[in-house]
Amino acid sequence: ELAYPDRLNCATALLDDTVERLGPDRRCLLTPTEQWTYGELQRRSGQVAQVLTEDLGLVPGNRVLLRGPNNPWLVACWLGVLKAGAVAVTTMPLLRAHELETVHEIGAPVIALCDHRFHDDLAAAETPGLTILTYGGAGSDDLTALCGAKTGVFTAVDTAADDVALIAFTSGTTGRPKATMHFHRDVLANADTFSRHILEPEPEDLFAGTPPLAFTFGLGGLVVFPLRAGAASLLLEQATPQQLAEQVAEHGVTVLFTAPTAYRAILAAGLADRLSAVRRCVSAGESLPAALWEAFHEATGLRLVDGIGATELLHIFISAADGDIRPGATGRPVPGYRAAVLDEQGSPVPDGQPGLLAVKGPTGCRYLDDERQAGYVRDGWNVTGDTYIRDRDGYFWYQARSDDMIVSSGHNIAGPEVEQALIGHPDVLDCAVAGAPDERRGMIVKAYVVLRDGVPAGPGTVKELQDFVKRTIAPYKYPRAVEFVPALPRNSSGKIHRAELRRWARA
Ligand code: 3SK
Repeated sequence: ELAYPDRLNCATALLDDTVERLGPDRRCLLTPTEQWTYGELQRRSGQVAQVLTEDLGLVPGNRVLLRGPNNPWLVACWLGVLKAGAVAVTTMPLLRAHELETVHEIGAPVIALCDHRFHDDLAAAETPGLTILTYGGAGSDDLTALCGAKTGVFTAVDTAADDVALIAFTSGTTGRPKATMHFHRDVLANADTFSRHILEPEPEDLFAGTPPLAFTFGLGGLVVFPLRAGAASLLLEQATPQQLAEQVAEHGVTVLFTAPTAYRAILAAGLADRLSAVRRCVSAGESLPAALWEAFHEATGLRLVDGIGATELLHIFISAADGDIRPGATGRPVPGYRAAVLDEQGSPVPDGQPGLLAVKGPTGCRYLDDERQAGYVRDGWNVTGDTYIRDRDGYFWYQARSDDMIVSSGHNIAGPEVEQALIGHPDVLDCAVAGAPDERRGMIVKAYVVLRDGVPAGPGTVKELQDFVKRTIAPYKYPRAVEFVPALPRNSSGKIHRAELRRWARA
């Protein structure tokens, strides 16, 4: 059971309490070129809170939009907003003006703190009533200069544990984006469940990874978990998997967060040896095929920690600690969470059969003013939209997003299973499948494949891949159509843009 006091500001718990415990001089945030100590982050975030409250009239409960790549100033702004008792609305740096307008409309921020290099799109958006302040620029009206005139000594607002701390947007691949609200206690709950039990972080750890801080996978893995442990985080504004591997080696990263595609690319580039200091590698955001787990283990000796999370639940709720990992399974409910596999009526399905994943725990879905809440939270369970099988040992095996099940001639085919089979072929660099309409079968499995350099994109390769899938999994699941593409559509969190893929398949 997690027990937090009724009055709780998670910025105090993450930062000020850590400074008190371990002192101000510990390294805290690193970039390829600079380093901030805990004391420096405390001072900077205090200055941000002072500018917000003293100069801009921010009051507790106001919302503040944050926009910028992963760097120490973004973290200082996030903590400053929370210290001021306000609500952080962190946005993906790649959002363009019209998407920012939607965020503004739904999230109703009164102030935006924006990296000066990302100002143009925000300035071009119609955001009535929004005060925009840039940071990291050279002007005297830039937040960085305004902070210079403040002491940074700021006592965090005495928020309630269940005051809203942050609003995170789901990436909105279908329909209008949804804004999920999370309390101050929720932020700590993820650190005290997944991170504490699965990662077991130590103050000497150095975390790093690629997810943006606007994706709660990144916020947890690169800010909340390291700070809760008194550890440090290496923040990279932009990194290809190859650059990530080089930075990991250069700085001696010990805990790594990224998606299966990046782990695969690191192996393909022959950079497994760059991970020699790493002791935990977290893979999430997409399903992790057993074949990739094995190949990664073989090349690095590391056991990838798979996990499933959701923006609605803030972070990972099913995973497995090092010694408990079963390659191909996501894991078991993280201590503090319960999970079940349900049918459409909400009754549990027997172990071994597919159904809807449902989760209960210290965090949960609270959409901001959105009628889709009733679809997500059913009878107290968070129904995530994923199809899973639970085995007799209580391990959860991912099948597909519930809307990625392809029904072909009466067979239920889980798209990711076909993808996992295809990716095992040495000619395939990346792939995804979707259901394409078909007169005879209702739907067929259509595969979109990125081939490795030099492999001919002809009928011979199509046949080779189809036969390979037939030999690897039940033959009726093979992709009856195969199209070669230069790249797959991905959204700003790096996940395959399934709605776009389905559009391709229907075209
Ligand atoms: O699995 C995910 O997509 C996810 C979403 C939010 C936070 C964490 C994770 C892993």
